[in-house]
Amino acid sequence: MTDREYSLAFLLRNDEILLAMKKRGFGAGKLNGAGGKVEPGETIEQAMVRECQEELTITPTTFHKVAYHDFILGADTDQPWHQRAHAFIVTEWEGEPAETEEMAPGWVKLSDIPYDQMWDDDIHWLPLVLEGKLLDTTFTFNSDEQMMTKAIREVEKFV
Ligand code: 8DG
Repeated sequence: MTDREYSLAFLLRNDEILLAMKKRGFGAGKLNGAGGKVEPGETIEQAMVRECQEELTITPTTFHKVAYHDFILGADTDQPWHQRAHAFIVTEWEGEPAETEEMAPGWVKLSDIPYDQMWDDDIHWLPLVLEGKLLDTTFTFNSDEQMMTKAIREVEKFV
């Protein structure tokens, strides 16, 4: 099973969250935060900042890590793979979020998050994170990107 590390960032302002339609690649058609693969030599935080620059044209300046996700994809096949995603909440940034080749962002009320347009797991962890919890999770998915199992643990802090 191959392992890959990813960043994932959600911008928050007042009572709104920035969700972006992924226009291409893995998860295309879903609403999500910005993020992608951590490149060799980068820290997770550097990757998160770079992905926000590339996908949203903004530079995060204040952020904190809120979740560590272990996604096991293709769990119903003989070649499942891991994607480990480090999720951040970004509260201050430079620039204005704008559409790019990869993402079409828009502000959504926190009370109105369209979980039916997002990854299946998000409804299980994003509300907890928005309440201020820090999480360590494991989700398995089948090859149709449907969630099969979930495990969510609250942690005191990330080391
Ligand atoms: P590339 O097109 O350059 O090859 O890819 P990339 O931009 O480096 O990476 P990507 O494939 O777009 O990264 C996938 C993103 O999706 C990454 O931010 C992690 C995130 N992601 C998953 N699974 C899930 C999930 O179940 N829920 C949420 N909210 N995000 C997820 O990989």
